[in-house]
Amino acid sequence: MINVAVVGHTNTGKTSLIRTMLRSTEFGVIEDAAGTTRHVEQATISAEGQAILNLYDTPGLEDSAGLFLHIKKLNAKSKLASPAKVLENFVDNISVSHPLEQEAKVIRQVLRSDVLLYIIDVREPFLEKYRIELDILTKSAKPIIPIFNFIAEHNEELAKWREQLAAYNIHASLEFDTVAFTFEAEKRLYQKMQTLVEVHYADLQKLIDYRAKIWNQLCLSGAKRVAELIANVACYRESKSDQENHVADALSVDRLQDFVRKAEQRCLKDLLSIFNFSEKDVAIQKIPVSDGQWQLDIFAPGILKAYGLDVGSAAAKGAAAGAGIDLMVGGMSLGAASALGAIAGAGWSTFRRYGDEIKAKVQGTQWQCADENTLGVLYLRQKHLLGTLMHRGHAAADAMQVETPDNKKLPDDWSKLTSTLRQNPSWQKPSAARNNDKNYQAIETKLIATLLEEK
Ligand SMILES: Nc1nc2c(ncn2[C@@H]2O[C@H](COP(=O)(O)OP(=O)(O)OP(=O)(O)O)[C@@H](O)[C@H]2O)c(=O)[nH]1
Ligand SMILES: [Mg+2]
Repeated sequence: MINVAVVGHTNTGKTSLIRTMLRSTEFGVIEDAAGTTRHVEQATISAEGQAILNLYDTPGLEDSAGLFLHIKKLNAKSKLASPAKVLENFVDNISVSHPLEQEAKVIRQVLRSDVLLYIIDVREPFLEKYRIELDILTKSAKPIIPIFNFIAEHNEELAKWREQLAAYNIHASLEFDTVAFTFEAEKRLYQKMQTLVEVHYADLQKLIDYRAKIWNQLCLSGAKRVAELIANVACYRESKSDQENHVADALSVDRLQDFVRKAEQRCLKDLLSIFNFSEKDVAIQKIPVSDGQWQLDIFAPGILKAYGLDVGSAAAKGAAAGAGIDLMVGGMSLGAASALGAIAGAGWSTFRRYGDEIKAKVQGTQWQCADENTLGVLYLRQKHLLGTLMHRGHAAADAMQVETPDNKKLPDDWSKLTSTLRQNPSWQKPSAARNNDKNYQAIETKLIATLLEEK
């Protein structure tokens, strides 16, 4: 296995980096204070069940000047030993109560590792203490990958750091913001390790491929979950009373709004768990739901089909057709039972005979459903949330806000898409029939593609 020590000055984000790499907010303790991590802590990263890499979190280096002097003295005593031997001598002979005991823990782990990740807070200038730290770490003769943290909006500082490290002959640095995560940065980190520790090249490649596969699956599951939410809400309807009944209508509006909000909450919960975040990580604003009143039009595309009344196939599907019509014309004065019986037996031609009467009734049927605007807001919020989760490091401390983003770009054909969904209430929940339906598949594919499309 490859042993990787994460080292650096105190409070630069070492523990943060490991959390982000592990996609877990559970590892270690993160605080905006020096000396948060007190002991070396290990975490393992695996691919396909095979443990590949050990990450070691270490306490921050605090007294680099003291450490440097101490090592210099040891060096003077043992003139002929290699620099690494001097470091070994240092860690072997330090007492538990020695003021440099913390530093010794770090150096001990450095000597046991194959690669060092040296975490840098780029907001800080390249001070003497960092120069000394690098001096000491290079004595271990281990490959070092400097990692620039806190890079968001600090381009100038970043450029300076690069320049200064180059003077130290360290070129293989990497930008990896532990809070503003990108999978590409993580991949590059493993690739850097590959070039520096070539004996582990194949294992690291396995890890890179595996992590990429998992990452794509995560994003796809997230987008699928959102598409499911859109279908779930767009296909939902509350019937509206025939007569004017304000109380009943108000209640059905309440039910509708409640339904939409709960559906969004469930989706949020699932998305958080897909990306391994907790409910503490978000603050969600109530979604503004407006109720659309939608008149059922029997000749709207897809309606007949949705009710099993495809021309030619209605007779075969007698029973299903009956159920569909019953649902559509609920309460109509057709002499329902006999009429439905007739339709079930005789199929489409019989239906057509009664067609005008059915049409008259059905066209007046109103439904309460989430209107296009609400569905648009719902879509935009989830797209924004998904994008945020895909770029949120597990070191992030602030809660993300789920509100309606400024970007109002809906998929092309949004109206057509939502109207098709609305006309197919049976698509509200997953089923084999729905999932095999070509029209449904096209909508789902379209939604997933637009959700994962980057700005
Ligand atoms: N904005 C921002 N904050 C970060 C980033 N990385 C770490 N932090 C914050 O920096 C502080 C220190 O992070 P830690 O991960 O505890 O640092 P550490 O190097 O492990 O610290 P010690 O264990 O004390 O040596 C925390 O408040 C983090 O939330 C980053 O990339 N961006
Ligand atoms: Mg720490």
